[in-house]
This record gives sequence, C-alpha cells and structure tokens, in this order.
Amino acid sequence: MPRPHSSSPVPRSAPPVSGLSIGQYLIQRLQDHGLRDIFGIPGDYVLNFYGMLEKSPINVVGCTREDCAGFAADAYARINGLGAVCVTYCVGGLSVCNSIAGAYAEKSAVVVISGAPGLGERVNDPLLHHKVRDFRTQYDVFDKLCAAVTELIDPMTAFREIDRVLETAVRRKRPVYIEIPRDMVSVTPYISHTWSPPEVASDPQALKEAVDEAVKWLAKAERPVILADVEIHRFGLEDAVLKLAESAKIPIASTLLGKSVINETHPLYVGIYEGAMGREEVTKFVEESDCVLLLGAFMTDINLGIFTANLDVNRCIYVTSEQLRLRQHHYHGVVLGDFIRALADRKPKTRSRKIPAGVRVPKKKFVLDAPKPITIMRMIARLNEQIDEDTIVIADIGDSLFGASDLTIRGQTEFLSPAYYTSMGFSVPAALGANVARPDSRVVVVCGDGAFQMTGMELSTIVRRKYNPIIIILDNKGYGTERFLHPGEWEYNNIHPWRYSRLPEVLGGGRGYEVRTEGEFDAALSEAWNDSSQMSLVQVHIGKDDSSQALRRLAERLGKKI
Ligand SMILES: Cc1ncc(C[n+]2csc(CCOP(=O)(O)OP(=O)(O)O)c2C)c(N)n1
Ligand SMILES: [Mg+2]
Repeated sequence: MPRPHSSSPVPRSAPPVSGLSIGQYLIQRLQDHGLRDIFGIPGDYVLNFYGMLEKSPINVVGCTREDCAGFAADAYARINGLGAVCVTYCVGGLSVCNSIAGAYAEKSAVVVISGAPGLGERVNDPLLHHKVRDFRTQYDVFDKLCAAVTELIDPMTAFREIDRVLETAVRRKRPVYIEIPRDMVSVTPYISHTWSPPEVASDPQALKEAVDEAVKWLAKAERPVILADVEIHRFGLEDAVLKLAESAKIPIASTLLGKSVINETHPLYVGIYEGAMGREEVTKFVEESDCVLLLGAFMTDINLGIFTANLDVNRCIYVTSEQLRLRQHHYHGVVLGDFIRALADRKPKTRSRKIPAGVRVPKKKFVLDAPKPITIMRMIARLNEQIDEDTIVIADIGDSLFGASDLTIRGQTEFLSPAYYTSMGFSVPAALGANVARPDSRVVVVCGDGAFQMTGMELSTIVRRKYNPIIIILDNKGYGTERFLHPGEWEYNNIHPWRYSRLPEVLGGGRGYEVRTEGEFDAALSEAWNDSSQMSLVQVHIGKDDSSQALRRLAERLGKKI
C-alpha cells in the first residue's frame, strides 16, 4: 500500500526565521522533516522543552521506559522516515543506548533529544544529580552510537547545528543526537537564519557511465536476479525497484532484514535469500545467477546465512547509499535512488528468467486439525491466511523471527524486525511506534516469552492510547533459540512462566486468550481479528522442543561456531 515516507517531499527551503527560541526552532525543523509524533519520558533537565513540545502540534507519546521509547521511535522511523525520542539527562539518555545502537546498525533515522544541566549550573563542576563522570559523558557515549551529535551551547550556531544534525539523519538514515542544556531551550538567538537543505545530487557523468555499464551487462546476462535489501525500505525506493524489475522482468529475492520490500504475492518475487540458512531452492536460484543486482544490501552474517552465501563479486552489481560497484569497477558520487531510477528508465533488455516450480514457497491451503497441539510452523501457517495488505507484522528475535519469515507479506515495508542487530524486546514497543505512525493499519506482533518479559509492559501505553494490535506470545517457557543453539538441559534458558493472558486485567484494557491447540488458536485469532476495539493478547503454549525449520537450519550453522 502506498504510504508517506521520509523521502516524501521536504520543503527545499524555508523563509528566514527570527524571533524563535532554540527549542522552538528545533520543533519547527522536526516538523519540516515530516515528524508528527515523539516518544519519551520527561525529567527535570528536559521539562521546559517538554512544555514547548506539548504546546506544539507534535504529539508527545509518553512511554514506560526509555529503551521502549527508543524502539518505538525506531519503528516509527522505519515507517515514517524519521522518528524521535526525547529524554532526560543520563538516567534517561543512557537507558536508550541499546535501542539507538540498533537504529544505527539497521539504518533507522532516529533523533535523540536529551535535556542536560544548564550551562550556568556547571560552574565549579558541581555534583549535580544524574551526572556520571563529567558533563560530557552522555554526549561522548552518543558520539559512538550516532552519525552526528551536537550540544546546543552557543546561540550563534544552534540553528545551524540543528540543521546539520537533522539533515544527517535524513540523508544517512542513521540516528543522531541533540543535547540541550536546560538554560538554552528558551534562548532566542538574534540572528536571521535561512534553512535550505543541501541538494544531494549524483555526479551526472558517473551516473551515466554506471548505468551504461549495467545496461550492457544485463543485455548479456542469462540469469539475472535482484536481491533487494533494507536500504530500499529506508530510502522509500520500493516502487523504483519494482519498476526496474517489472520493466526488465527480473525476478526479485529479498533478505531477512529487507523482507516486505515487495508484495510477496508478486509473480516476480522469489523468496528470502539467506545462504545456506535459507530454503535451498532460493539459495540456488540466486547463487546460479550471472548478474546479481544487490540493491541497498547489507552484507551481514544473518543476511548471508552466517557467511555461507556464495556471491562472487564478479557476478554482482552492488549498490548502496555508500558505494556503487559493478564487478571491480567502483563509481563515486552516485546516489542509490538515482541509479535505480535511471536504470529502470532505460528499460534494460535482459533474458527473462523463469522461476522454476518449487523456488517460491508452494501455496498450500491451511487445513485445520483442531485438537492437535499447536506448533510454531502451524501457527504461522494459520496467521498467513489472516493477514492482508493492511497488516504490519512485527517479529521479535527468536523463533518469532525465523517462523514469521515464512509469512507472505502483501504490503511494502510491512514486516519489521531487528533482524541484524537482533535485540530482544523490540516488538511490543515497536508496535506502539507502528500504531502511532500508521493508526489505520492492523499491527500483529509475534514475540517470544523471553522477549516479552523484557519490554512487554509497554502494552500499558498501547492500552492507554486505545490501539488494537494483536500480540501473539510464543510461550515455550524460556529461551528456545538458545536451547537449539546449545543443546543440553541448561537451567539458564528457563524463565519464570507468566500468565500472560491475564495481563489485560492488570492493564485495565485489552482481551487475553490462552491457547494450546490448533482449534483454540484458530478461534482466538478469528475473534481477535474481528475485535478492532481493543488490544488482543494471545498466549500460545508450544512445546519446548518445537521450532521452525529456519531455526533448525540456523542451529546447524551457528551451533558449530559456539
Ligand atoms: C537484548 C538481548 N539479550 C539477549 C539476547 C540473546 N538471545 C538471543 S535469542 C534469545 C532467546 C529468546 O527467547 P524468547 O524471546 O523466549 O524466544 P524463543 O527463542 O523462545 O523463540 C536470547 C536470550 C538477545 N538477542 N538480545
Ligand atoms: Mg521462548
């Protein structure tokens, strides 16, 4: 389904500002970059900025924990193009580090805004509450986690600094950090400032030569394939990739991190490529290619099936926001989107490659075996019947992700998971972020019991705001993935069993279901689906020795390394 994205037009310039305070200017520019909502928790060092936010058109979404606010902002950014989290100094900021590290690793444009002690309070280096080693500790930490950082300590440069840092987030799709000492928020710099974002344009000669070379290569290729990955989502290039694939009839595979880059019922869609970890037929189809267009791809261990992928650079056109390489020819100064669009516009001729039977996951109707104990694979198969083009699926780390990778996603960028950084606890807060970004979509979360125990109480905000996601908890009484990676009876993989389905009572909203069989799951899912008035929480009991096929393949590969 088409939707707004960060790549949606940002005004090319804005009238000069004068009379705005530093805090007001930041709020204005966030809106200019398409931000409508912000996540976080206030504290005394950021209260006056919170006051400004609350009076502004930006919707402030209070969360239960800062790391959850970070995950929510990350999911929001993946859908909207830019997200933001606003926290207090150190106790809040340092708690959001893991989420921001994930946003960096997986290229999500999250702006971290943190309050800080006022400059006037820092004279003689007093021991102010929340300070760690010195007043720069938090800034230094975020310097390591972000693509750009700034502290707004000088009224003469504050506006320029805000512009620089926000533009870095939007251009590089990485998190950035803005620290505002509390006595600077209301300072009004008496300067006239005009904002005009720098044009990011390709070097026309390099672009032309690169496209010429690609066109020539494709004309000779016998077995071309596109492998589209995460940057296609981040830069909103799904339609451009589709146009390229359709114009030249090139089949498209995706990676786990890039899943849902194309409607997965599309006739050109091949499946998920993960080297030896993925389905053998897809691996073979991609690796037999004599021209692999790797578009926006991240060569991570998970994407490459723990480095079992067999992709020879001499058979690859490798294009990302950071580099463009055709075999061993490197082109500089070419923007990812410009290359894909220019190549599609040339309507390259190439051999149209048939997708042999058996490569795509064969479509099988789900036939219910009501009394049978439910398994992960059968649960996913039933869920697959239910989801539609308006469903956003969010998978947490664990067998939730491996199982959910078999779902057929109908819309674009409607599968969210931290499939590279793999931090547990992403999914429930991410559901909040997705609901805020796209209130009209139905959000389905698939989450392990271990991951749920980390951040699941963010359901509180979901209930409070009356969203209606369906949260499916795979309850295998512990860290199932680790049981597979390191076989044996290890006590450290067991967790305390919660009565998850009772949580709606504690939270004062939502409805809980507890299921053990296929029939019970089927009934609970149907009921939850039809009940759009509230959050639904489905606790699914599964056997300790149950797993998806993908997890078994992963255990085989990774287990050897452990
Ligand atoms: C924040 C975090 N801590 C620890 C890990 C290591 N880890 C990877 S999978 C896993 C177990 C996940 O358990 P659960 O959420 O119940 O899912 P399951 O494997 O049972 O499907 C752990 C502990 C991690 N990826 N992220
Ligand atoms: Mg588990």
